[in-house]
Amino acid sequence: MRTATTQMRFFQRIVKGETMGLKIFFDGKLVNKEEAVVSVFDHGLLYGDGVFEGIRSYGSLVFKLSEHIDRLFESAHTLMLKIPMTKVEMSKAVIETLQANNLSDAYIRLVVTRGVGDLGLDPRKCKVATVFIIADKIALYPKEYYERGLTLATVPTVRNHPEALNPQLKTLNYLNNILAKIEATNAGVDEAILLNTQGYVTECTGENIFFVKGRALVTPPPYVGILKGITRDAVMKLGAEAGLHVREDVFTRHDLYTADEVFLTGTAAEIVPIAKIDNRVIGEGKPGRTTLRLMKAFRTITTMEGTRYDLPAVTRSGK
Ligand code: PXG
Repeated sequence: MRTATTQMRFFQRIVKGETMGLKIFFDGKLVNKEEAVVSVFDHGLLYGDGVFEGIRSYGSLVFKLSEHIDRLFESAHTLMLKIPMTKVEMSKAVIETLQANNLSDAYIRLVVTRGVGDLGLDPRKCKVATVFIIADKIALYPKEYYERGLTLATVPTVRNHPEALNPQLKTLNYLNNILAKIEATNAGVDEAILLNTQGYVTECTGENIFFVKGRALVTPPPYVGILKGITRDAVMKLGAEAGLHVREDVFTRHDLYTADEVFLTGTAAEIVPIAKIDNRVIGEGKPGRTTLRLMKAFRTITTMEGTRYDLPAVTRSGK
């Protein structure tokens, strides 16, 4: 009886992945997750001074790896944060982390902080940036989200003004987005829409937004204050290939309320349909034809495109 219970617990832990110690790439080498610890003097923690990326791999293919690495280095460049690795070394480190954890389908979090300094905010006191990469199993959004569509609400928190903290920089300072997420939760909806100071639609807390009206596929331009999403870019291309008139344009909540379809894009969420915004039903209140078509096309490119890597435990026949 006891043995059976112990065995069951053991299997439950295997299922949860707890028995396999996660390996983290931390300052140049792979270490056990218990050893991957950051100093309380790290300015990433004290000031949110750092940059990050969220990347995905599908069937041993890293999707848009060079685009993510380029965006990371661009964000760091504007912050005058020197990454102590080249882009090639960073890409290799991502692959090594996936291999060390034997992950074919993964979510990868790449973080570079300003590093250890003193208690003042002066970044010159931080001599070396801290770099770490976590590769873990992807926690997928519930299937119902994609079948019923999400509910959204516009929230009081305004998206960061580009001249204050440009949303094009993917920094560790996400409080603008976190406040918006709290407001969405308080309003009883799944996700927030942030407007800019002029009242134009920008994006959600971790996803870009699109609407479909007739044959037009519209998404806000970067200057309204958005992160230039890598999924956004891929979906704009897929839309054009599908014969849609794709354009970047400023628009208001009214344009969303009266759209045929609305969907969000992001690395984790991929393409997620929207059913309701501020209590207005969008289109038919369920995932629309164009959204479903783009979701299918997106799924296809994730299985075909990307940086391939081998896994130690997998047979090499697919090489
Ligand atoms: N806008 C913002 C503000 C983001 O943080 C996107 C758009 C989509 O970009 P990509 O390149 O992934 O298509 C992001 C994505 C999450 C989460 O939990 C998402 C992001 C960062 C942190 C968490 O969904 N970034």
